[in-house]
Amino acid sequence: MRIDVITIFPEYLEPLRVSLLGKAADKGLLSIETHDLRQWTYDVHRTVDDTPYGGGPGMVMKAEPWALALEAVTASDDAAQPPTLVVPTPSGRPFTQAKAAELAERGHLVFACGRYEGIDRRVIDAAAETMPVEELSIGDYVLAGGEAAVLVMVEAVARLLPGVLGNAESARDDSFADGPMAGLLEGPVYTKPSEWRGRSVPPVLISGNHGAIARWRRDQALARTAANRPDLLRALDPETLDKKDRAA
Ligand code: 6GU
Repeated sequence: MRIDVITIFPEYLEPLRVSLLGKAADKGLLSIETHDLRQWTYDVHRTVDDTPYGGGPGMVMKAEPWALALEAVTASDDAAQPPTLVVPTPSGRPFTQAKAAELAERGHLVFACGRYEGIDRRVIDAAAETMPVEELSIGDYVLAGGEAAVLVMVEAVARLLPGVLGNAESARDDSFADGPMAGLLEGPVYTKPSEWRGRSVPPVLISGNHGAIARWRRDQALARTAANRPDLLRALDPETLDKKDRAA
C-alpha cells in the first residue's frame, strides 16, 4: 500500500517512521511519504490560508496549493484505479474499525491535513469528480489539525495489512473486530507470576478447562462492555447472544 500525507507540519508525521509502521515500511508492505503543502506555494510568504468569504473567525486554507499538491501526488495513478482521498475533519463521518478495514483494501491513500478552519470546499468537490473522497472524524472532540488524526488512522489501517502484525491472530479478537467476540470490548489479561503482591490470577485461567475459560472470557467481555460502553451492548444483535450471555 502507498500512503501520501500532505501537511504544513511534516515533522508532526515523523512517528509514522517508527515501531509497527516503520517495520512494515522496512518489509516493503507499506510506503509512506509526507509532503509539505508549502512546496506548492509560489508567493514570497508561501501563503496557504486566507480569510473566509462571508466573514467569521479563523482562516481557510487556499484552494490552489491543495489542488497542485493533489495533482502532484496522484500523477502516477491510473484513472481507472484512482487513489482514495482521506480528509480528516471533526465534521466527517466516524472513522471506525470497519472503515479501517475498508481503507486497508485500497492500493493508494492520500491524506489531506487541514489546519485553521478547514480547506476551501471547492478542492474537495473537484477531487470527488475523479476519486473517492472520505471525510472522516476520529471522535467527538476538536483537534487543532488533522495530523494527529492521520497518525491514528494510518496505524489502524496499516496493522490490518497482510504481514504487518507479528501474530496473524492478534487482530481477530480485537475489540470491534468480527469474530467470536464481535461487538464486545476485550476483557482483562494476566501473565506470570500467578501470584503477585498478594493478588492471584483468576483460577479458571489456570484450570486447563478450555470451555470454562472461553465462557469466563466472554462473561468478562460482556461485563466490561456493559460498564464502559452500554451503547455497544444495546447495539448487539440478540441472535448473537446465547442463553448464558442473557443470564449474565
Ligand atoms: Cl479527523 N480532525 C480534527 N481537526 N479534529 C478532529 C478530528 C479530525 N476528529 C475528531 N476531531
